[in-house]
Amino acid sequence: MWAELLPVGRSSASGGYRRYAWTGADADCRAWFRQQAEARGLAYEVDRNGNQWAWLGDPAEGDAVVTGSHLDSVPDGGAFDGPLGVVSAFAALDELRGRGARLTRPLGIVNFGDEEGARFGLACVGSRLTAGALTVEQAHRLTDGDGITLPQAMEAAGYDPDAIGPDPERLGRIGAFVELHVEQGRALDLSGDRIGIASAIWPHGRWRFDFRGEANHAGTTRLADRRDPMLSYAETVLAARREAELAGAVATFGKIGVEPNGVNAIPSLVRGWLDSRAADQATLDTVVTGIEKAAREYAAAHGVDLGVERESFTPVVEFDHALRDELARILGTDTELRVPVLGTGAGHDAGILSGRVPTAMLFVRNHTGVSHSPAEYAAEDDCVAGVSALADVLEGLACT
Ligand code: HGY
Ligand code: MN
Ligand code: MN
Repeated sequence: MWAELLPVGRSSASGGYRRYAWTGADADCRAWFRQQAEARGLAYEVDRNGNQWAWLGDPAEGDAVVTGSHLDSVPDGGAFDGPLGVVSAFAALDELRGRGARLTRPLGIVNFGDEEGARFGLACVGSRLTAGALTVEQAHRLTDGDGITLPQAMEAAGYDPDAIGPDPERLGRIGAFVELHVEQGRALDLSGDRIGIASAIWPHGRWRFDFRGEANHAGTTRLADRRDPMLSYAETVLAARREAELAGAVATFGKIGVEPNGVNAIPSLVRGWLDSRAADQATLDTVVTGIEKAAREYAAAHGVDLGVERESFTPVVEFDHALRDELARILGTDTELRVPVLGTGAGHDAGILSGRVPTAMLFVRNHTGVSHSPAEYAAEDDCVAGVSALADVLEGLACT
């Protein structure tokens, strides 16, 4: 499976993946998923929000066990964030069949669309729509960097944007969702374990800061006469670092747009996107409020106007305790495996679904912890341990 998937959407310049929602690379990933489903004789379907599903057994019976993840990527992402969960899902199903396990519940594999939000700026669009955590009106207003709206992009990819919306009936058929994911930190490397179980996802969000000043000539405008938004933006980046350090949180300006974006012009607009996350809501509020306050002071000092807009927010997610304990019990019977329970600062579709569906996550060790980068890596024997842990979990939950 990896051999087929690895070239899809890979940039030869960076070695990273550029699999953005509703692009050609995304279509190739989706074709791969469909082919994997059909090659295994699974019933294949695409839901109203463009998420792909493959079924063994009839989901209409209800109380289904579902596993899977996403295939899209951040700009120049790694090979594992997302695809490891989908590849492992198909591999675990193969293993279950090899074991001769007999299903007592329908078993589904899912590929959620647009998890990373790389193109339209909002993460987990497929699962948010399905869970009703994003309205159709909000989704229809999403626009990419080239001014193409989500409906236009969906239509160009052959999907019906007017069909999107909440899917409570589909979610109501799911009794448990288990997402396997490469770890995006070093907790397992440090503890010396191959596999972990998720406890919680930190609350996190994205904020857009628009610093508006005045375009002018870089050579002839006296420093004292400038209204340069780049200065207040730069100071705000430093403030974000400071606030995050003080609070034990994280804050990142990882994306920026500059207008007119000329070497010899003072910018008229600097637009920076803040991603911030913390272990609890109060801490996150303190950090973001502190950054915004600093930004307003810097903007005022430079005669710059500031607009701040929260583009997305995901509250803290505590994964279902009963399901988490059940996973620990199933995996705990393997005396070779110690399975620590860990929290994460990374967002996932599993986090969006939790609250509506009992949800759990398995993490696979990533020795360097690097993610959202071409250097992201998980060793083959750890990935194999992940498949076998997932197969054990699916067998424990859905088989006799
Ligand atoms: O950004 C995130 O946390 C995730 O990988 N979508
Ligand atoms: Mn990611
Ligand atoms: Mn992911």
